[in-house]
Amino acid sequence: MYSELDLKKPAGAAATAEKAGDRTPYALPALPYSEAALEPVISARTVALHRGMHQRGYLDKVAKLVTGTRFAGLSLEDIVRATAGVDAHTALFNNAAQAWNHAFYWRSLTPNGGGPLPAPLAARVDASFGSAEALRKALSAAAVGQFGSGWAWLVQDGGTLHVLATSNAGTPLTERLRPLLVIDVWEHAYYLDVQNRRAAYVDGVLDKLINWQFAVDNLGSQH
Ligand code: MN3
Repeated sequence: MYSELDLKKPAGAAATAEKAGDRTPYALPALPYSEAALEPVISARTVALHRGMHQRGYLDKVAKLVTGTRFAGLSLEDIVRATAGVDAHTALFNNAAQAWNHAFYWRSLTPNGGGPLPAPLAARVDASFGSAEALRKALSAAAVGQFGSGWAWLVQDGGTLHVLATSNAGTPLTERLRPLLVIDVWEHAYYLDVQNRRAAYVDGVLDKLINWQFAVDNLGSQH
């Protein structure tokens, strides 16, 4: 296993860029809260390992894979869209999509999250799901029911909201859907804290951490 000490060492291009203040598209994004801010649902240790090893690992691989190619310097989102479904670029797609999904995940969480839906979101949720409780059940079912590694999303498709799950590095960016928020259900997101009890992690996220305001901020026009 990795020690706490390992996490403090700059690891590869992304860390170096972050340290130098030179923000490339492949630098690890700052966390919008402290590593311990999501406790007790998600421990500081899980956050540190998840960002320092997994997310940073994907970013470093993207930086390496784009070097000297036509993708160099492109945003993660542009790389994801340009490489989706292209056999020759599977590794770049997987790493770029995972890097993008993780940045979106941390912003989908917030200390003191959960609670009632903000009004702009509540109206859309009522129209699409019937009630906030129905949305919660749909998100929980998608997150808990995803077989193996993946993600549970709330997305917007024009005037309608949907819940869907993606496997591995799958992302709604490739489906012309607008992501509103996401829950990471890869085991590394929760295994240190609750072992195989994914439902306990998902309940904790939905009750205490989910950032409904982030979903509001991501809402687009209906057209
Ligand atoms: Mn993850």
